[in-house]
Amino acid sequence: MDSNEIADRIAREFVSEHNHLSVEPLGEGLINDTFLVATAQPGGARFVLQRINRRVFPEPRLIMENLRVLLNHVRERQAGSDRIRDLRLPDIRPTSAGSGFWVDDEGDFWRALSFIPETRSHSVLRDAAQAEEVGYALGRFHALTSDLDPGSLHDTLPGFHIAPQHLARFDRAVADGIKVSETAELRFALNFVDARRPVFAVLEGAKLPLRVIHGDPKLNNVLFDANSGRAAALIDLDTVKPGLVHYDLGDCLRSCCNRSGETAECAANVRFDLDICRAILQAYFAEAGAFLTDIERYYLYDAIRLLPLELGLRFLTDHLEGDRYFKVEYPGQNLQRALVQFRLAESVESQEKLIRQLVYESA
Ligand code: GN1
Ligand code: MG
Repeated sequence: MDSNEIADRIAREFVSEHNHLSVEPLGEGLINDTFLVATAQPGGARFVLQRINRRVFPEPRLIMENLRVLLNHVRERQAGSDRIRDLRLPDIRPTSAGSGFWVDDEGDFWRALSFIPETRSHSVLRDAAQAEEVGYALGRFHALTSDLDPGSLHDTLPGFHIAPQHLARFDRAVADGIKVSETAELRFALNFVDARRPVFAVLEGAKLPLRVIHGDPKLNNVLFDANSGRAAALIDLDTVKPGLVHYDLGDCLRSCCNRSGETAECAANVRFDLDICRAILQAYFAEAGAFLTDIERYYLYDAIRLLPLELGLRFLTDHLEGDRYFKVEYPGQNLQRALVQFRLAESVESQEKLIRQLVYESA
């Protein structure tokens, strides 16, 4: 049975009437398998069905517990707010038996979330107005969770964004002997990491406060209202856990300020766009500026430099390990993805002075 057929069967656990369902793959996620399910009758329910990747998330139940804690907190905060428009997060859709998830015969973990209609996602940012919407979405998310105790959330993915641990794993992969072809691109990538070893420890070496983070606030996890173009929702909440706001800001900027996209075919053209960066930071600080401390602001440049480097290192390591973590469409894709992120990091480095100044003016 292929994934679509399995999804079709599992989807029935989340509906009470066993009518005809349409099940289609959804989105561009690199880890979980995601489907959009629609019931046949007009105006019938639509929802998002996901199989959680167990190799990445060893304890999917913890993800659902975190999601419940997060949603309860945010709903309570929003109930007390007088905003007409506010950031939306997807709801959990229980199975018809009332459970929050379904475990299939293979032991795979499935869960369903509400589908947020009339919205669009983008994998490349169009303009500064869209960038402001992204900044608003991340800032509002941090503001809404700023009074949620990070200790009330599980660490669903230990080591995620702990860059020195990614470096150690990379070193182990290299020490095991390089089993992929040693092209000029691979040599370049290995040297690129080697030349930047001290950078990987900068955030972990600083004394920065743990807060609630999204963990994966890349551009296509922001949903834009299809009519107004305003940011409507933030999705993909599996990596919500305790962490540094730096991981989120760095990741959001590496995703949005690279206007060639993560899948750029020619890494040489990749640039870090300062106008987009400015628009995101200004809108972010308008929402979330109040609670960030001076030391957190000080380390923002380091985060903007580190996050593309870290993701590049993760892609490169996966290439060396045989593409076991990120889904690939062709052999060598993880190396190409790494080169794009490294070029982006290089572009950040070459604009360090301007970026520091921009952070200082916006924060
Ligand atoms: C993965 O599955 P997806 O696309 O939401 C990854 C992120 C990366 C991203 C790069 C749990 O997210 O860390 O930034 O790919 N998620 C995990 O596109 O590793
Ligand atoms: Mg994700």
